[in-house]
Amino acid sequence: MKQEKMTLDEFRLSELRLYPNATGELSNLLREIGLAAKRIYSVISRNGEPGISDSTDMRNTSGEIVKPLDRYAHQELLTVLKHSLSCAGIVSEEEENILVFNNKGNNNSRYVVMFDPIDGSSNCNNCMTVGTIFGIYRRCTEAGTPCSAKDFLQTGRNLAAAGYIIYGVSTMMVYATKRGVNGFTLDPSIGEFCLSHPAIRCPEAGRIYSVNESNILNFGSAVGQYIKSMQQYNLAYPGFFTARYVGSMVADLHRTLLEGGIFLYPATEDHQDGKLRLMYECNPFAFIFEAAGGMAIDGYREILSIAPVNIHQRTPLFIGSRDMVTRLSRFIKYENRTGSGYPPTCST
Ligand code: P6P
Repeated sequence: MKQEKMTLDEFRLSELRLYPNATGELSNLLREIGLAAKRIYSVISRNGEPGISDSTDMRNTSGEIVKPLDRYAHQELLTVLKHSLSCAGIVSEEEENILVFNNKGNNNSRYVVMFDPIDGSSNCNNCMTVGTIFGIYRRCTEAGTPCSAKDFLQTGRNLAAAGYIIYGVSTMMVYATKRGVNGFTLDPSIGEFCLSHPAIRCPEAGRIYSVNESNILNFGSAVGQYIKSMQQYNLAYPGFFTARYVGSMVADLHRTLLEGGIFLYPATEDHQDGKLRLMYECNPFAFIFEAAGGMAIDGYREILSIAPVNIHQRTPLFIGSRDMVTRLSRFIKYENRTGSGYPPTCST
């Protein structure tokens, strides 16, 4: 009889057996996030229905126009996490402030969750891939009391788990714990996420760079020189490097995680601190990539070491194959030392 693929729940149970003292709260949270993702998937997959992606007159903390889909996804995640009794509170891109689930059951929870309910929702209108991004922290305040900002303003290195759901040609949930990164593809015929990508590793070297090149004159010389060095290498070795940019972070980073490469979102004139959010976009992906052997920096520091001061703060992001990110950081260090951005012996 064909071995059925392991479902997310079965996988979590197999992991739980390795930790006899585990309470199962983290597994519960992942199951609930998976449930919300299935409901979000069912709406997105009917995206052609009138009204789902129309813009509202509201704007979120990123100043982006809020779509009903953003609010729907936010509400779905909020509801399942509150009812899970394994989450003391949340931070969402769609809410200015922390949402504390201040009741006896949730106050006894050991975790808090941060998420971007739908990243890149503007792409929905063109049937492009979008995603949900989440990070799960253990509380650092005492269980039994309401959670507070202190529970959320932790460095990414403290994450207990982080992941994303990609709504694309297929819908996948990828999450990481310190034990590694695993991917689960939704099988709509049984309504379950099934293990399809066990023990994901990010290729150490890559040949794809992913950046919005319209801003390249804005990036500062080190990043510009780094990109130019790959274009020059292509003159000698045509097609060695290539560029791919979807404009949807989850799509670009999912490809980078599986195929290797580097994704760059530097600071620009109109986003002097970078555009992407540290707490619920960059930290979760940095956690995932490091768990898969990749690397993530803001140009000077590891993303996971940044001490956050604001739940919605932004950061520049350079993330992907360890070799490519390391090479970029050599360009940046050289520029800082010499004022120009092209290190002498910088073989690709
Ligand atoms: P730009 C989508 O709006 C998003 O937040 C990310 O998903 C994506 O990587 C980035 O912005 C794209 O930004 O400036 O290139 O359009």
